[in-house]
This record gives sequence, C-alpha cells and structure tokens, in this order.
Amino acid sequence: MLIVHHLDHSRSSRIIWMLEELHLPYEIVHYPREKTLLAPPALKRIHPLGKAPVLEDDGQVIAESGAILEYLQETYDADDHLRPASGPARQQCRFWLHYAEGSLMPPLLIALVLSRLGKAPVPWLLRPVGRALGAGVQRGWLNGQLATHAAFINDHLARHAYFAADSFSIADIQMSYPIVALLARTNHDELVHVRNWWLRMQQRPAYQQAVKQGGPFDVPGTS
Ligand SMILES: N[C@@H](CCC(=O)N[C@@H](CS)C(=O)NCC(=O)O)C(=O)O
Repeated sequence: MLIVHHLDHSRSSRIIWMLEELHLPYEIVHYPREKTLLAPPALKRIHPLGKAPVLEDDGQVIAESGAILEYLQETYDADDHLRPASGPARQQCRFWLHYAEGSLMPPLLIALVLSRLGKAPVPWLLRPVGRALGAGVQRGWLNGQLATHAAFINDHLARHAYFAADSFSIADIQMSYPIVALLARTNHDELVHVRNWWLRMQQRPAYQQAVKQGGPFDVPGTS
C-alpha cells in the first residue's frame, strides 16, 4: 500500500497530485503545521529529517519530493506518460526537477523567513532591528534574485507549453509548489506565461482530485 505522509499546505501536495495522475490507490496521513509553521515531531518517527513529503511503498520509506516523483514514475509509469523517454525533452525534465528544489526554493524560503522576522521570538526591542535588516536584504539582494528566476521561467513558458517542452511531465508537478510561492511572493502582473501555465495545471482532473484529498496548494504565511 502506498502511504503519503502529508504536511498540510506544503510541498507534499505534489505527491498526491502525482498519485492521482497515475490513478494509483493510496492513503494519506495528515500532519497539521505547528504554530511555528514547522512539522509536528510525529513526522520524525517516519523519517529522521521530519520533513514532508515522505512516501511509504511496501515498507520502503522515501523522502525528497524529486526522488519520490522519479521513483513513482519509474515504478508505476511503464509507458513514460509522465516523463519524456529520451532526447532534449528528457534533459529538460531532469533540469526542472532539480532546479525547483535546488535553485528556486532557497530564495523563496529566505523570503518566507524574512516575512516572519517581525514575529521572531526575540525581545520586542530588537524586533524593529530584525525587520530593518530583513527589508535591507530584500531590497539589496532577494528582490533581484527572485526577478531573475521569474523572468527565466516566464521566458521558458513563453516558448514551451510545459516545463519538459511539449508534454506534461513530473517536471510540471515538481515546479508547481515553487511557482505557487513565486506568484504569492512577487508582483506577478508581468508573469503572463507562468500564470497561464498554472491556470492550465489547475484544470487537470488529477490536480483537482489532489486538492480534494490533500487540501489547497498554498504556501505557509501567504494564505
Ligand atoms: N527538498 C525537500 C524539502 C522538504 C521540506 O522542507 N518540506 C517542508 C514542507 S513544505 C517541511 O516539512 N517543513 C516543515 C519543517 O521544516 O518542519 C523536498 O522537496 O522534499
């Protein structure tokens, strides 16, 4: 039996979406976020890192969204419906699968941390200092980084219907969470192609079923 350990409002929604695309039976174990937005300690009993998602398949415990998506694709998608079988599109798929967590999520996570500096558990006298530091980092570094990523992704989607070129793949699923965060944290008026891609993704029956099962695809601190 496939079991998804799912932290509400988190990256693990992507795994539920993947399972729905594959029409596989599965169970969800739900974990609410703590007030700090961290995962509850119970997740550490499933995997030492205590992060979501974690997938269990017949006793095998697998962490890391990208590794889980690849595992599911290799194990349950024999006809390669969800990953280009070869050629440049296959390489594109691999690129976006890694880029999502390796390059795009880090600045988005920093944006989340900075947005919470005013709520940090430090003496209230220090909080304005924290906020001022955060605003400086945002202006001097973060905004530029996010703008570069946003333009790069928008340009790719202006030329391709999907992340791995012409067909839907695990790269689209993997990119969904950082895209939701990017749209929530940047002024996205100009990101027409990113917004159109996301609207199309949300029309997929498997995506809609995943939302019914696991809750909305949103990022903490923005809903
Ligand atoms: N790169 C990992 C990141 C895992 C991760 O940080 N998950 C977040 C959910 S969005 C989490 O569990 N956060 C709660 C915590 O850090 O306690 C992946 O893609 O699986």
